[in-house]
Amino acid sequence: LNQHAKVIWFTGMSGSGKTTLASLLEEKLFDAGFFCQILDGDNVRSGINNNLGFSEEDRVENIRRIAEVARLFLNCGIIVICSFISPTKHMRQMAKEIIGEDDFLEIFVNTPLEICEKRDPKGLYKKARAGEIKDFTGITSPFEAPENPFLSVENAEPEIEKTVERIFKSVVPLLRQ
Ligand code: GGZ
Repeated sequence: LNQHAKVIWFTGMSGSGKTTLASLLEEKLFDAGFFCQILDGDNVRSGINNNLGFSEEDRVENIRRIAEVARLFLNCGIIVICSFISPTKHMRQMAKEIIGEDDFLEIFVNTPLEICEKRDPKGLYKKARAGEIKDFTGITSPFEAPENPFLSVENAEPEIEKTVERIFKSVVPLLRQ
């Protein structure tokens, strides 16, 4: 593989646009000849982490395993795009330590809670407000914004193509060797 592997780690609340950005970025990187693996709730929480819920403890374990898996891919030269709320500094710090500081590119999808809640694509915020889901990030469970992310994108949706382009341009120089 003619690439410098990195872990591109998206953090942000439910409905912030992480998954959409991750898959558009993956497409763009693939078209540019890079080889990537996406890790997100769909392929991790349904499989390897299907015994974990959303307590603080389970989230820590979720992120720990994800970071370990990301490191395995990284070690064989594959770019990993991770898309997880990873709500606390402690969780992201742990992921960074497992993966290695130099290979961990944190991207904060900084979509305000009001917008995430308005979008509510799966109706989860509504359920959380109604008390049907406990420990819901932004409502009854904390989200700590990163202080020094590699990149911060404000609200993904309105100009998603431009946002993806910006992320692409920032990461590509680091992936070429
Ligand atoms: C937050 C929850 C919860 C609770 C279910 N809190 O928008 P989604 O649906 O598709 O993405 C969210 C996903 C979050 O899983 P992560 O593995 O990224 O979380 S963490 O990094 O904090 O471990 C949401 C859904 O799961 N979901 N219950 N209580 N999000």
